[in-house]
Amino acid sequence: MAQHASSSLAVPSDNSKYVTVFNDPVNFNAKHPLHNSWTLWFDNPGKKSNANNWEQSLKELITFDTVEDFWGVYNNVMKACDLAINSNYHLFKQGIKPMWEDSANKHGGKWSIQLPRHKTMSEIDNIWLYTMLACIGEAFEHENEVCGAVVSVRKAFFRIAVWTRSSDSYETVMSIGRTLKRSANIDGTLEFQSHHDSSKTGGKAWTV
Ligand code: MGP
Repeated sequence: MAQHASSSLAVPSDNSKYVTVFNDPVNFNAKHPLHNSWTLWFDNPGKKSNANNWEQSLKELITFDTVEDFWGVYNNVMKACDLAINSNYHLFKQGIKPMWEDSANKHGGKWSIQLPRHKTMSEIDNIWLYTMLACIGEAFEHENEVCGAVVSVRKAFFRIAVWTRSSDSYETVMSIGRTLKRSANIDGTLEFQSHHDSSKTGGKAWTV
C-alpha cells in the first residue's frame, strides 16, 4: 500500500496523466504523500497478560504514507468506540513499536486523557480521529518528538494518548500537550507522565 514520493504528489510511475482525488474521487491515480509513514497496530491482551508477555498480543495491521491511504484505512477498520473492552489501536511512525521498550519511546512519555463512557461515541471517535490527524498532518511544532498515538477501550472509559520521544524538556512536552488539546478539541485536562513514571505509582505529572 505504501508508496514513496519526494515531490508533493505521489504520481504513477508510467508518467501517464495523473488525476488527484480532487479531480476524480473514484478513479484518482495520484496521492498526497505524508511526511512520515505510519503503522496501525491493534491489541487486546487477555486477563493473563503482564509486562513480560504483553508484546505477544500486538498485531501490526497496516502501514500507509499518503493522505488517501489514511482515509482508506480509517474507513475500513472498526471505529474505536466499537472495539471490544481492553482493545487498543496504536498509530505509530513506521519503525517504532508501540511499546515503552522501543528505543524511540524508552526516554519518552505520554499525554493522555480518560474520556468517560457517558460522552457520546461520536465525540470519542472524533477526538481519536483528530488526534490521528494532528499526528500524521504534523500539527506539532516539535513534530520529531511525536512517536505515535493510542486509543484504549476500557470498561469505564476510553483513553486517548500521544507518546513522545523524550520527557525531560518541560517546554517541548507542554507544547505538544497544548497542540494536542487544541487540535483534538479536548475540553478536559490532559496529563503527562514519563513511561518510566507510569510503571510505578507516585511519579510526577504535568497537566494542560
Ligand atoms: P495499559 O494498557 O497501558 O493500561 O497497560 P491499562 O489497561 O489502563 O491498565 P493499568 O494497568 O495501567 O491500570 C496495561 C498493562 O499492559 C501494563 O500493566 C503492562 O503489563 C502491559 N503493557 C502495556 N504497555 C503499553 C506495555 C509496554 O509498552 N510494554 C510492556 N512490556 N508491557 C506493557
